[in-house]
Amino acid sequence: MSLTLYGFDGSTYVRTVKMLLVEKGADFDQVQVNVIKGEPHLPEHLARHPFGKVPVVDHDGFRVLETAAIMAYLDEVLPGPSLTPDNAHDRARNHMAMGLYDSYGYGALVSVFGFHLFPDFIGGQNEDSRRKGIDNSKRVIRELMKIKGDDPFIAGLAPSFSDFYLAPACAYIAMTPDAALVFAVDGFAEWWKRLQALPSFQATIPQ
Ligand SMILES: N[C@@H](CCC(=O)N[C@@H](CS)C(=O)NCC(=O)O)C(=O)O
Repeated sequence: MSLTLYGFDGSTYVRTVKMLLVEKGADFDQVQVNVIKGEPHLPEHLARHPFGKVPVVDHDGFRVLETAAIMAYLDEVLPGPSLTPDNAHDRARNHMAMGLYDSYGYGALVSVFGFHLFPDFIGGQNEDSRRKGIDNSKRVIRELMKIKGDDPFIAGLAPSFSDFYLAPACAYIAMTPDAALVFAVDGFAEWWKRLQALPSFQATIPQ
């Protein structure tokens, strides 16, 4: 079996996939396609992902693009514990949270942590976009915490894809002076503490 992950450790979506791979105990190779250096837009990566994004996974010659598809595929084909909730209700919560993160969360969170940590990557520091980003990040985190409710994880009693979506971006927000503002959401602190304690979170901290 050969499994290759394309994408560098600094990418939040790559870390999402790596957390799943660690939870699965999978052996894999990684090609560090560096987003900050613009490497996803080089011809060799555009041949893998026509829109110049990471992650991309190659499994025995079968190529999978887009994080949601990669997560579902790897969870199904790799041995190890399932990260897919075992009932329709929790699977819907997982998908809702992933959809909200993809559509409204990632861009907002990047505009906040990018402002402080990777200004060139987001086209320079724009105060207005940072302020909107704080509000929108909070709104999305609030919705995800509502989906979580009183459960320990976003889609129930065990970690699932949606937890691995949100945590890597939160790790970057935590390094910024805006963390207290973005994280001021009911239920977030307990979830964040729980996520940071996961071995898969610890094992995937970018160096
Ligand atoms: N829809 C994609 C989004 C992936 C994505 O946005 N990846 C970022 C890194 S976290 C990226 O490749 N950015 C490169 C660029 O936009 O130049 C997915 O679900 O995998």
